Amino acid sequence: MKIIDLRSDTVTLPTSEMLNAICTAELGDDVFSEDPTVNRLEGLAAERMGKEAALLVVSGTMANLVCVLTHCRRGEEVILGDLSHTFLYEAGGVSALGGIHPHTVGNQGDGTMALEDIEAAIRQDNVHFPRTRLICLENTHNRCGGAPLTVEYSDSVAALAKEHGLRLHLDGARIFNAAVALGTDVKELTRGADSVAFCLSKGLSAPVGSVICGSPEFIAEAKRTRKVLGGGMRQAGIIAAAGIVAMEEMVDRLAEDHKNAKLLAEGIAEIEGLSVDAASVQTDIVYFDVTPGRITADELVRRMSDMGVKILCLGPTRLRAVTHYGVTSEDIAAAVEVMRRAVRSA
Ligand code: TLP
Repeated sequence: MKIIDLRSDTVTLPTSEMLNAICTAELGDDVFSEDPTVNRLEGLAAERMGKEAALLVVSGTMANLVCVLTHCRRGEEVILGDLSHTFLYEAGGVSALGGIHPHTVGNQGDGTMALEDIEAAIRQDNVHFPRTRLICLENTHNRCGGAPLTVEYSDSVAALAKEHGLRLHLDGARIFNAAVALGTDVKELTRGADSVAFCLSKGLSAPVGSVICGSPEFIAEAKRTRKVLGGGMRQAGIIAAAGIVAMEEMVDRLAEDHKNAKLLAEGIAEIEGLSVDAASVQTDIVYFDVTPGRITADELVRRMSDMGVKILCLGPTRLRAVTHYGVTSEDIAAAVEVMRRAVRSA
């Protein structure tokens, strides 16, 4: 039975071009900055993000952690969305390891935080308060349906940060999805951020790795932070080689994932017992719900899995499916059919 795995775009396997690049990569010791393939990847990433320097790290979680720890000292505060990945899904790393105080602001349905809410969260200089140091944005916004944040919104948060002397970090785990969905150059989305983290290992299909981009001074400090966390790697060109292929060959095809996500949402909308806001799907992530009382979300996941289609359960009624490289429009049609059968048999 063919398995159609829609749990995440992180399940993508490396392409044959990536495997070839890994086998033939020129290697060196990256802690000495002597791995030519890592240096090439970092140069390419910095150029794509419109920044001067870059640093390869092992994961998106480490990328955000390194950035927040580099921007803030103990006791300082970071403003971030209450549905942001860093707040919800990174094991509280910024406070556990950095003593940094997260100050959450409500995320709106489109992944933004209202500018007035961000401004209201910025602390006055008062001995009672932690010092606000950093604002974090997430683009695309995972928990807000993979919504891409626009250039205009990103610029307005950057202007607000500047006005208050704060830094801006962008969790751009899926920033290329945002750029493709908005039909804009990724640099437009990153230009106001002091640091950007993006993943090679999600829709771009590389097996491992995320990249941090910023000024040379920031990246030099981030390199120390990465070392503290035990993230200094040696012949990391093995990872970077696949990452270069990811950036050079896998970006434009993300449009196909977005088309398939839309197809999937439209298919789900036709199934009695499920509800989805198909019109809001703009990238590769589809959230949907089961009608309460009919079947629970985890029961639906189990039945679908028995029929070869994997999705994620996120609550009693809430589910998530993500399209990616290796999933075709035929697979989407098959997945919708499996879903229909699973709900009907309830
Ligand atoms: N997200 C994963 C899970 O952790 C939920 C997924 O399947 O979507 N930022 C954002 C916006 C992310 O979605 C993720 C991963 C990360 C950071 C962390 O990346 P990794 O998994 O490489 O540590």
